[in-house]
Formats: sequence, C-alpha cells, structure tokens
Amino acid sequence: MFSNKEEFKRHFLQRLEMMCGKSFADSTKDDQFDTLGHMIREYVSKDWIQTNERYRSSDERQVYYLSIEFLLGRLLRHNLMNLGIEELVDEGLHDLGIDLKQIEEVESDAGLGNGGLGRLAACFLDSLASLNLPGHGCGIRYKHGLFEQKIIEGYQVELPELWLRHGQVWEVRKADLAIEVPFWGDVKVVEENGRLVFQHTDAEKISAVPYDIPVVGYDNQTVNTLRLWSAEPSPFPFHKDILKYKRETESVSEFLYPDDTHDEGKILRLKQQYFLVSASISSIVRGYLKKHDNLKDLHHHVCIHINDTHPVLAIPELMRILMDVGGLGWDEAWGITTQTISYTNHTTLSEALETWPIRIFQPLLPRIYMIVNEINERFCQKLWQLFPGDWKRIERMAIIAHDQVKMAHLALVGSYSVNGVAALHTEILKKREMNDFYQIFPEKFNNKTNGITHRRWLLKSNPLLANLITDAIGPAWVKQPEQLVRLHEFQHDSIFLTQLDEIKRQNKQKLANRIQAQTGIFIDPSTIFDVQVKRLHAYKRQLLNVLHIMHIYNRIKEDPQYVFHPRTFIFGAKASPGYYYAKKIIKLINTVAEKVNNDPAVQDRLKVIFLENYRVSLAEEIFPAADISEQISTASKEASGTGNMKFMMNGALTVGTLDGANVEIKDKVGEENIFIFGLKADEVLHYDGYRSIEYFHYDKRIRKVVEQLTNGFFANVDDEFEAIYDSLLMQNDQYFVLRDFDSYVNIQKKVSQTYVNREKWLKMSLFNIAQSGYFSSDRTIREYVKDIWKIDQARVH
Ligand code: 4GP
Repeated sequence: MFSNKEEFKRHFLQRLEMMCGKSFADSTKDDQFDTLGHMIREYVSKDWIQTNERYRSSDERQVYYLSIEFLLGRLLRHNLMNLGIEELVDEGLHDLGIDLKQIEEVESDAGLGNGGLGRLAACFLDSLASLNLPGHGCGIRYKHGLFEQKIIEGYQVELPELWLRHGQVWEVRKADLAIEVPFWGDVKVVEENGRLVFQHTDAEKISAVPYDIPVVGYDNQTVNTLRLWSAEPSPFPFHKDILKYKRETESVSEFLYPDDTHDEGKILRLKQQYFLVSASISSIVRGYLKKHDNLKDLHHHVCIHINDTHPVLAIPELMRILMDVGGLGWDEAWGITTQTISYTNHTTLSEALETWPIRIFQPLLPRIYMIVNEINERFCQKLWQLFPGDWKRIERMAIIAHDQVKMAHLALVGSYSVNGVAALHTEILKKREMNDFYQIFPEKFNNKTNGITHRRWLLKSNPLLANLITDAIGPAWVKQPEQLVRLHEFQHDSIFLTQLDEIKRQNKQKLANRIQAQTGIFIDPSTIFDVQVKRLHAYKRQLLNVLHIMHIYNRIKEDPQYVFHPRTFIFGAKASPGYYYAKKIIKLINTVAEKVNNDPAVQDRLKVIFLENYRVSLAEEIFPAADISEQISTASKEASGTGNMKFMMNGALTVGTLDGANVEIKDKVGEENIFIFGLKADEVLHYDGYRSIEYFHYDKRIRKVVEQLTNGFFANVDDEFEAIYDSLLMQNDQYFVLRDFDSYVNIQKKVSQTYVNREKWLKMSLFNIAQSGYFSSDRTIREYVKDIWKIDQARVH
C-alpha cells in the first residue's frame, strides 16, 4: 500500500479526495482523520487475513475472552506505533501541513467500559496480540459507551456518549456472519429416535451482527480480532408491532450498563448478557465445526474466559449447544464445559455480586433456566454427599436459592479455573468470600496479578520518558518490559536524574496548559501534582483525600507561616448515575475547589482541580504528569487497582494503603520507596468495636473538617453534604475514613518533606519505574497462558 513517505502522501491525497468528495484544500480535520484511519485499517488487512488463516490452520488452543466491557480509548496513534509507521506517517502529514497530534484529537474514545475491568480487557488484547497469541475478544458494540460527564455548578451531569456519531473507521461489519439469539417463548420436549429433544418455540429472535476491530500486535505482524456484537431486528421478523420490536431489539446494544434498579432495566441487562454469550459461543462453535466433525474435543482446542460473572451464562449456553445441537449427554457435555470455561473475579463487594430473580430469568431464557436448574440440582446433591445434613451450607452455596440465581456460584461450579486479580484479593476470596467453594474445589483457585500494557501507558503516552529509557538501556524493554530493571544502573547518575526531573516538569507543564485551557485555572508546575483518578466510590475514599485538603486549608488559614510545599490536587472520576452518595462527593470536591482556588490567602500554595469526563485519552495525559499517586482504598476492598501501576510506570510515587496490588508494588520497591499508611486488610476485616464518633470527639482536626461539611463553612449549600456527614457519624463510617485520617495526614507530611529533597525523590521515582516491568500485562498474560489457558507456550517465550 505504501512503504515510504512519498507513497504515503500520494495515497493519502488520492484517498481523501475519493472518500470525501472534496479537494484536500477544502478538507476538515474530520475528513483527514477518516482518511488516515481507513488507510491504516486497510494497511493492516493483509496481516489480519494472514493471522486468521494461521489460526484456522493450526491446531493450537484458541482463547476467547468474553467481556461485557472493553475500554479501548483511541486507536490511531497506538496502531501507528505498533505497526512501526508512526514516524513515516507523522512526517508525511507534516509535509502536507497536517499535525498528527491534532488529527489524533478528532478520534472519539471507544469508551465501552466503566473502569478497571474494562480497561484490563483492553490491555489484555494488546498483550495477546503483541505476544503473538491466538486470543480473541468478544464484546458488545454499544451505541453509547459510558456517559459523558459534564460538571455544572459542581454537580455531575450525564450526557449520552456518541462515539459512533462520525462512524467508526476501525470496524468491519460482517452482516453475513449474523447470529439469531432467542428470548422468551416456551420449551417443548419431544422424543426423537428414542431421545428427548428440547425445542425452544415461539421465541423472539434478535439478530446479533458482528463488527470486527483489528487488534494490532507490536512489531510482529499479528493482527487479532475484537468482535463486538450489535443487536438488530431479525431480517424476517414476524411481529404485530414492528416498530416496537425494532425499538426493543436495538435497545439491547444501545447503552453500556443500563440502570438496573428497576425490573425493566434488569431484563435489559440480562438480555445483554445472554446476547453476548449466545452470539459469541455460536460463532466459536460454528468456526470449530468447520474443522471438526463433532464437539467432543472442543475443550482441547478452545478456552472461553469469562471476565467477571457478566458472561457466566456461557456455562449453560455451552451445555445447551453441546446437548441440544451436538447431541451429547449431560455428563459428557458437563465434562467438556467445565474444561473449557475459566473465570476471573474482580471484586468482593457484595453489591457487585450479581443475582437474578427467577421471575425474570425463567421466562426470558426458558431453556437456559432449565439447564441452570439442573446444574444446581446436581451440585446440591453432590454437596449433600459431601456434607450430609449440613443444610445451612447447602443453602449458602446453592446456585439457585431464595428465588434468586447466583451468578458467581454458577461461575465457581462451572469453570475449571477461578482467579483473583492480586495476591491479597485471591487470599481474601479463598479465606472468606469464596471459602465454602475453596474447601471443595481448592485446585480451581489461583492468582493472576493484573497488569497494564506498557506500550500504551508508557511508550505511547509518555514519549519523553520512553525515549530517555531507550537511550539509556536500548529498545529491548518494549518487548521485554522486565528489562526496565536495568534502569537501576542510573541510580547514581546525576545527569540521568536531572533529565528525569526535566521530563516530569515538561509533562506537568503540558497538563497545566490543558487545565488552564479547559478551566481557566493557572497551575504552577513546580507544585506537587497529587492525583486521584478512578471511578468514584465510597470504598476508594476520595473523601479521605478531600478531608485532608480541607485540613491543610484550615492549617494554612490558622497559621499563615505553616510550612507546606505547594500542591495541586487533581481529581478525575465518574459516579454511577444512580449513586447518590458518590455524586455528593463530586459536589464536595468541586465546592472545596471553588473555595480554595478563590481564597487569596492560600493562593500559590493550594489548588484543587476536578477534571471532567475522565476517560482513557485524558488518563494518558495525566499519568505522565503526576508526582503522587493516590491509592487510598479501605484495605481489603480494592481487588487490585491498575491505575496504581500506570502511575508507578510513569515515575509517580504511591501514597497508599496495603490493599490490592499496592501490596505487591510495595514488595517490588521496598518500604522506603512508597508511602504506606492506614489499617491493614486483616485489621479492617476483624475490626472490633469501631466507633467513628470517638475519632470525631477526640481529634480536633477531624472535628473541624467534619463540622465544616454542614456548618455553613461552604456558603449557599445548606444541607448539601448531610449524607456525607451522616455516613461518617450516624452510619459509623463504614470505610474507616476517620480511623485512617491521622495516619494519612502523617504520611502526607512525609511526602512533602521527601519531595523537597530532590535527589532523594528522583531516586525513588527512578526505582519505581525500574521495578514496574513486572506490572506489564505481558507478564500477566504469560501467566494466564501457562496456568489457565495452556496454549502452546513455545510461542510466548
Ligand atoms: C475492578 C476492581 O475494582 C479493580 O480493583 C481491578 O483492578 C479491576 O477490576 C481489574 O481487575 N472492578 C471493576 C468492576 O471494574 O466493574 O467490578
């Protein structure tokens, strides 16, 4: 297509005129992005076809990663980089008077996810392709990804996200591969050749149309596929009210996570889950049967990995296909299913453990319900044999109990591997949350500490640092991130440390410019950039951070001589639309910001910024500019965290509790290179007699900030923060914010003292970068391959 700059330019100009029907001189940035995007998509076609052919003709086990979320972000720069044509394209466009950076900004983020779980899936896709592994993503092509957040008068306002508004350059629609997914209706049992056959009759069918997105590996000609399913009306619907049918059908892939607080929402959510699973498994089986006569050996050739419980219906769906379509008996089908499906748990928070009322589940998915019921009966019989008479235990462990289907139990029973996402999290699953299951299936449990793709989160998003690293240790780290340890050689190299300092300063300046452009607020890059970016949730304790800011503000006001290194506190967070408390915290952050940023008494010393609409592309600008990474969840509550790894890789130092993967970050860098504070997980889990009111009474600093929530300190907000006040005092502070306050204030003092010792700080920062290779998702994926998926390992090493 093009192999040098001149060819690229020629093609680009030709293509632009043909595609847009206008001359180059008249073209807009959108036209230029579209043209370039399509060119690059076509550029990868040859490798894409070859990769697929290679997979088809090999006998290697294929991994299908089923996830209700894929938080991809933008793909243009990432693809150019992985293809090794970034420079060529950049220079070619430059010759034409186009700035690639500006073109990049035109691309919408593919925000098909809420947070960590969805971003992890996207990092895994990159690592699978870059490690040359047969790993395919299966998800839903939501018309609207995660809502767009606007902050209006300090409040979060949600607008529909419109990533498809200008079309999608990366996807290829494959209408000929559509699959019909049945809902509602009845199940008829008929006898055929002496065998009982189950027929799903009178079903309402929805057509699942695949859109394939290429997943380009780094410098290896491997192009994997992310297949996203879109819900469309079946081509030959028999329906009285065709418009209603169309509307209802399309709603299945309209929004990511529709509100599920009402039954209407619940049905839709469950529909989405079955839609994803049914379409994906039918397509997997269809591909498999092209090469094999029957399904008896499926598990030797296919792994289906379920990312949390949302796709857990893969278990009964595979059973259905093996039995009703493949003609296998229950035992054989069960043997195959339980050697095909593996499962990752991402949270122990009980509100996130999904259950579905039978009254919804059974009519919507009649055949699937029968199978789940049978799985449950057999499982309970097995439990009865193991624990005769122990009704309590059986009731606790049953898949169906109290009119509810428990999705996590189904996952635990029907998969061969269950993993947590950080060592501490897996231990908590084994010892507490899933202990009943661990007792009977100890061999299923294993840990896979999360990782992030260092290609997006360092090489792409922080080119200055990436270049410094490459100049120092050569380029091999890009393929072997563990080589970052070689940076330790530079611990005493003052020139290197100065360069590191200068790069951080430049990245901070860049972010400061963006903040000023966006909010009008001037930020001084010589202040400490102290950053907390993640979903807004009570357990993540953004509140602790805010109370600390209020405390610092009070200190400076009380004593203008108070020694405090100037800081800029930066937040980014979306709250679930229905999560009242989280939205109040956003309002609180913005109210504190308003007060602090406008008070001349603390000017130059304290700034608070809330960056609206936190998303992947914004994150890429934030991580390189951070000095401090706030990872302050109540210990035991954050399964792993992955932002913590992105900060570390970009040289920020962690202020954190011993929670999730923070524990492993601490193990890698040593206590002297991280700021740990607060209760430990065991202390939280076994805390005896916590009374938050005592902390309120006995600690003046706490009393003052908590009272400020409601005493008119913030003008014009009356009872705005009552819910927060109540959570701390009336509801006894479930997340131990007041309990950890003192410890947090102390560690923050230590941060300030350390920061002024530049040499020490830079050495700590370098130490973190050097140790961050372990947290590459390449390492994580290698572990999945070795312990869970057991794909031919020869290729991975
Ligand atoms: C998140 C966990 O909260 C986070 O600790 C973890 O790092 C991430 O998954 C990836 O494993 N969970 C979710 C969710 O995003 O929706 O449950």
